[in-house]
Amino acid sequence: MAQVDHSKMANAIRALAMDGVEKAKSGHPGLPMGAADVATVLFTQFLKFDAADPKWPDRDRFILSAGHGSMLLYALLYLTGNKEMTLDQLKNFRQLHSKTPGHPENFHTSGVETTTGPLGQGIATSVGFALAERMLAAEYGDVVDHYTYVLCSDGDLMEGVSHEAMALAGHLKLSKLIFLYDDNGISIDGPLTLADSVDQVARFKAHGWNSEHVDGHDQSAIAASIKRAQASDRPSMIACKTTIGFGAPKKAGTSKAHGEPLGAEELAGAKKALGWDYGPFEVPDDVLTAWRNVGKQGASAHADWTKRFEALPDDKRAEFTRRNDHVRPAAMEDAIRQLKKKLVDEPQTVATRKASELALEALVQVVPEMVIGSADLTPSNNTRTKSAIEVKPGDFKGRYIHYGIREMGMAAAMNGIALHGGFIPAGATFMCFTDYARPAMRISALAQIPVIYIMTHDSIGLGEDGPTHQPVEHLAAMRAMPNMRVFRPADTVETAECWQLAMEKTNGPTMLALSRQNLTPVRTTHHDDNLCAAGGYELIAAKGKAAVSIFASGSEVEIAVAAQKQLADKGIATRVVSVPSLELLLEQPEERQKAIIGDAPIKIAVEAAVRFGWDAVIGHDGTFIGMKGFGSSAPAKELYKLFGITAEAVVEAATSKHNAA
Ligand SMILES: Cc1ncc(C[n+]2csc(CCOP(=O)(O)OP(=O)(O)O)c2C)c(N)n1
Ligand SMILES: [Mg+2]
Repeated sequence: MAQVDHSKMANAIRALAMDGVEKAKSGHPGLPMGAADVATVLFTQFLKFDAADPKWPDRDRFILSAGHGSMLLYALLYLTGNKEMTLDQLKNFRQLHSKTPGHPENFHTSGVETTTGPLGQGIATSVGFALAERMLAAEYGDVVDHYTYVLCSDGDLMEGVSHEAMALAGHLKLSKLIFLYDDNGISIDGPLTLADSVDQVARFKAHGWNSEHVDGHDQSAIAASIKRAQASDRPSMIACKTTIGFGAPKKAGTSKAHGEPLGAEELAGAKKALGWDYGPFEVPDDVLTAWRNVGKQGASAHADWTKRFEALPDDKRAEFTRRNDHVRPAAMEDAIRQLKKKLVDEPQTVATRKASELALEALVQVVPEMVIGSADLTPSNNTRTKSAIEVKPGDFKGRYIHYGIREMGMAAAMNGIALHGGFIPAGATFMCFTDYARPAMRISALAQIPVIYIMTHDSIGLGEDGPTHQPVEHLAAMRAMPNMRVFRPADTVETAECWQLAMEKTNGPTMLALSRQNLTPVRTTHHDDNLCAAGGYELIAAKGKAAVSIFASGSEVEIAVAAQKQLADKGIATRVVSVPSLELLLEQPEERQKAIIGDAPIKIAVEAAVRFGWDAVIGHDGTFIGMKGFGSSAPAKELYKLFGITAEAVVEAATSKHNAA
């Protein structure tokens, strides 16, 4: 068969994007039309993939960071023959139950590597993909050897997180990371000159990247540029000068092409200008066949890879598959159980950040795929284990990452590391700075990515650093995020249990809220079972029928325990429920929840944070002892007194309610 002209192949992407957006009556035709040539070069000449197996572990990753251009990705998946991406899916773009949502969702659509849409997230996530590739290659040799390609837009590069991502990738010399920047000079409000005058090529160079300009509609020039990028010892950015809405007679090159259907007349004009003489969603046989052949091109590379993979020793192969499938090692549970026994036998009054370090020391012995790091707070977060080796520029044997002071960059990179497969990323900062990481944490939760957030300094208990560093609303905010599991353990044993639960949650992220200050052990007898697994459990039973239930999490559990003793001495039957995870408790089946919460007439919750969320346990008429506003700068003990978060306050509240009853 005669070779199909590659500009015609690019036009197939343009036409499908125009038709998809037109039929949906919403969407973004401009990017797919502008970037079609770039994508065609990448997919036909460079991208290593096998459409028959979108999960092939050694495929090149293609990340559409500018997620609004989703029709570009969906068109490519259809054209190259992804089984799930049928023509009907393109016709159902943005409709309920389709595989073609407004922005790409990895957990929903086969062939989509990560969830994008919030500008900047895709590029920052790609750094994790590229890093995971190198780290895995350091362990498994030539069965891991692929590129990470990213198509990004002006918006991606204007977002602040781009700085964090570029700086980290440039520093680490992630030479197999290649950005194709859709340099169209247009965003929603109009020409970029309205708000931006950055020299992006110079900016990338300053971050240690290889970067250059290219005509984004000159396919051979683009190919030459990608070849140079592949040969570089640094990550590469290619600024591809394109025309947004390429082909549209009136709207091309303007913001009118960005985010709305072209309209019948403009669409017809565009097809005419492109020489595309076909009806809606129609791709002529020769063009479709050419694209389908592209989807099969990688089959031989895939077969070669399978041979290399099968040549690995049995145990190594099994471990690769286990790690890739996010199956946790069998030895993990026992390691935690042993640790718990030891911690009960030899109780330690330490901060839960220190308890977390103890858990990590146990875990890294049995879970080789852990990749731990911190956003420049290693000594405060207690994340570095004794055996830790650092990841260094161009040297990826290590498993400890200094992410730098880049909270969102760290969180997004961890998303990429987990999505790539082969690793469990855990990263740390002060809990107050979840605000800086939050957009990426939300992607972890939405996109069901198993990332572990180690958030220390979890309350006014951090003391002297003051209210800028003292979280008060962050627990509630994180608990409100769907599929974000939040644990706030009370002592060393609970911390070990919460770590186990974090490791076992493979369909989403976990945040561990850990104290800076030392905490008295509250778990004094050993249980083989993980008591934290239901989110809450009765730590101390009442003598007789309980008049008072005190609920508390983390550092306030010891306050609840002290209050319980004082109340019991006064003859007021009181129980204590430890609540390491409020939202997990509220997810329990009703009967179980009722049994844990109990029916004591007086319910009191103690937590050094705002009340928001606790009413579900204590009711509107329950007593909440915690924070009503921001904290203050002083030693922790004084702050607890100042804000009235004390055993005496609990006793006082319980007694007055008891007497009034
Ligand atoms: C974090 C974030 N802020 C705002 C938006 C809304 N938004 C979508 S696309 C876009 C900018 C469009 O410009 P560009 O990225 O250059 O894309 P192009 O118009 O060239 O396709 C904006 C502001 C978003 N998706 N994410
Ligand atoms: Mg643009």
